[in-house]
Amino acid sequence: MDILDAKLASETSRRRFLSRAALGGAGLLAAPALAQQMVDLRLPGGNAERTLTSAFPGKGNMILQRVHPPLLETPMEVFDRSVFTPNDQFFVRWHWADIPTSIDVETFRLNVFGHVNRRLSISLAQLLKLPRVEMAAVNQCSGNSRGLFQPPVPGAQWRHGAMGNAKWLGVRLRDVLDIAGVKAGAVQVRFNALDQPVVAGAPDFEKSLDIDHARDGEVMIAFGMNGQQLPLLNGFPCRLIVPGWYSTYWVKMLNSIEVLPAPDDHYWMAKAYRVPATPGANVMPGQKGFPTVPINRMIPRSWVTSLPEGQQIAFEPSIPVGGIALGGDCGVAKVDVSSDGGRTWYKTILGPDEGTYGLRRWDGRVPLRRGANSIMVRCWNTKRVAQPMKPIWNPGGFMRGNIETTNIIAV
Ligand SMILES: Nc1nc2c(c(=O)[nH]1)N[C@H]1C(S)=C(S)[C@@H](COP(=O)(O)O)O[C@H]1N2
Ligand SMILES: [Mo]
Repeated sequence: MDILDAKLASETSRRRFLSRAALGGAGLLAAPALAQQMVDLRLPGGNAERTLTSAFPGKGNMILQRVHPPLLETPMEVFDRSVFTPNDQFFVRWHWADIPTSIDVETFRLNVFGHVNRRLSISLAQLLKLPRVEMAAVNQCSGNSRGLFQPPVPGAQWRHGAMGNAKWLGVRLRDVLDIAGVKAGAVQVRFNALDQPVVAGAPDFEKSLDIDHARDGEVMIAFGMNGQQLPLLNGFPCRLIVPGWYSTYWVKMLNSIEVLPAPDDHYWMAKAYRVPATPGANVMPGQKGFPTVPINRMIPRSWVTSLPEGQQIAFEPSIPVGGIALGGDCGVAKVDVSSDGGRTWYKTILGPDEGTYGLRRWDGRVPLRRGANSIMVRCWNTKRVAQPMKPIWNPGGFMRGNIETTNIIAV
């Protein structure tokens, strides 16, 4: 039953494995030894050829966006196999390259301090003893699909694979905060981790949530992912899960929880990961001087996964088509699909509901024409928000959510 307790006992071997990977140079610090294959990422603006690599510790085949610090994208076909993204193909994103390559599970402590009655220094053994919760939730980078922004914007040129869905096992952040005893007048909670900037004076990666959000009973400290411990690159030994919110808040290798009596004015809240305070975070390309807010709740999205972009298929009067959908900050209500560029829409059947914040499978059938067919898919969430036709633009390349098109050719 308690896989994680058992796993913890065998941590010594894990530690050795990780340090060997680091020493061997095949992992975090050196260029991946083998570029097995190239993959065409089909981004506008060209230069979309990427290396597929499996040279990172705990990771299978991934699209290599950057080595140092690692940025690894999940190949789209992974999402066609299951709504749960396997740990070894779950995307990876870090801001700074000074990432511990091993964690001592005996001495690791999660510190809770600041505007609390009691400072805590929680060991992993203690954390594992708190009441547990498990929840499916999509971890999606704020800049997922940024590579499709037109005109292009700087930043990691992700296609759609800077996201993943897992069953997260852990404890409620609220329970931990209650043990510390939050003092009256608390405003936000700031989360910091074991990774460090490599450049002196650069801002350490840390993020904050409003106190009521932190205490909503849904935000979790997770140590389990799809029934296993977290891969090191996804935040071993524990990370924050903020269901329905973009993953910039999902702090990995979490070791510091600070309750603040005033809003966090540090770099990563005050300056970075901010979006225009406009409907849909949309501004005119090149527009400047607009008010911004910290990026927050996700919006509905959906993708075709049964057919890759550009696929040639044998003509048939109609074909099955399927994929995945995400409600955003609530569940998926319905998904429609079109094969004529959005003029005619067909209903799809939704797969099992694995949890409000998780991915949902959809399957349908569309007519085909000979030649080019634009397959489009549109999700409505349970708050009745539907994906818009028109892409948004903002300088950060954040919050893409428009209806996506998969072009196929029937011959
Ligand atoms: N400690 C730490 N946590 C972090 C980050 C980071 O740089 N350091 N990046 C955040 C961002 S922007 C993303 S997209 C997610 C990526 O999570 P993953 O690597 O598990 O997919 O981690 C978040 N948590
Ligand atoms: Mo991100």
